[in-house]
Amino acid sequence: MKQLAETARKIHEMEIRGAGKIARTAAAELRDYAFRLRTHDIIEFNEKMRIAAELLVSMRPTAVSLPNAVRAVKRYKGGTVEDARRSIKELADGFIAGSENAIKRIGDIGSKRVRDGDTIMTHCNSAAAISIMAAAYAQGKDIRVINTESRPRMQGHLTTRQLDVLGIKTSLIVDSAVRYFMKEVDIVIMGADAVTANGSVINKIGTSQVALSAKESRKNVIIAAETYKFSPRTILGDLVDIEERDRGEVISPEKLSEFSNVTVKNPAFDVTPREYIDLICTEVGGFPPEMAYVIIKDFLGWGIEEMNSNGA
Ligand code: RUB
Repeated sequence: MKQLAETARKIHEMEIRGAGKIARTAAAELRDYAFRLRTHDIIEFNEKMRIAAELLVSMRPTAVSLPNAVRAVKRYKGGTVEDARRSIKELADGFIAGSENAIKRIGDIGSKRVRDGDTIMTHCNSAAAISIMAAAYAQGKDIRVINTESRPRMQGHLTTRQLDVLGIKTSLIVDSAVRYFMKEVDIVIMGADAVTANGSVINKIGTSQVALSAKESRKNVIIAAETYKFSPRTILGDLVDIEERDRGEVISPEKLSEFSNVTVKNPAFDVTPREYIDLICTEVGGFPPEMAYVIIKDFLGWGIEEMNSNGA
């Protein structure tokens, strides 16, 4: 339980972050937890696995990859604890390998949309979006990236570092300079925490402003998203929760205490309507956002019954 709680804490406090990484970490933790459990009673084992799954899912409410990964592992079968463990390992390892492969495929597919000499704008820090940039650069395309800081947690600095290591020319800008620089941009590439059945994309706060600015300037917006970022539950009418994080990320408690009439809002994500998105690049191909429902039905393959029976 100690290690499970520690992994949950790391996800909650964003020591482990980014929708794909969170998903892979949760799958690995459930696998390892299954092997750490001491019981030989399958009923007790199943109950402990259920509680562990719920705990992990509750750590970040917006990244749909997290419940999708957990649900993939929870499909395990087995009449005995040993059989269940074997099944869990197979499912978790399969999910992790599939996820890593998906990011690579997205790079291969999405990089075809990047031309030699392009200036790309990105926001926050997305492994899937960076995979496209890295693949385009590896193909010998001379690209430059403009990337935002992504306040308040500054994930843009991670992007700057990763692009720098790859050798890609990068300009780091403050979030409010997006429109100022949009005229220099050829294409916008960002990631996703969730994609809804109607093709809206939920990603780091500020993503919708970048997309709006791109739309105004007639610049294409590509969203890099593995299929497990698509939210099956939105077919049932559920909305994706937007995580509201601690106000201390925006202003220190001491500073805030100087004011009498001030509240602080700190939503971590926002919703970009599909009208602002030209292409969602997944590991099974690039699709217009209008096709989100098809991806959920054909590639995630979860039946309505399973969605109803399983909140995780
Ligand atoms: C990260 C974020 C990323 C997506 C996609 O937010 O919004 O753009 O998660 O990332 P946070 P990836 O830092 O709050 O987790 O492509 O790596 O899954």
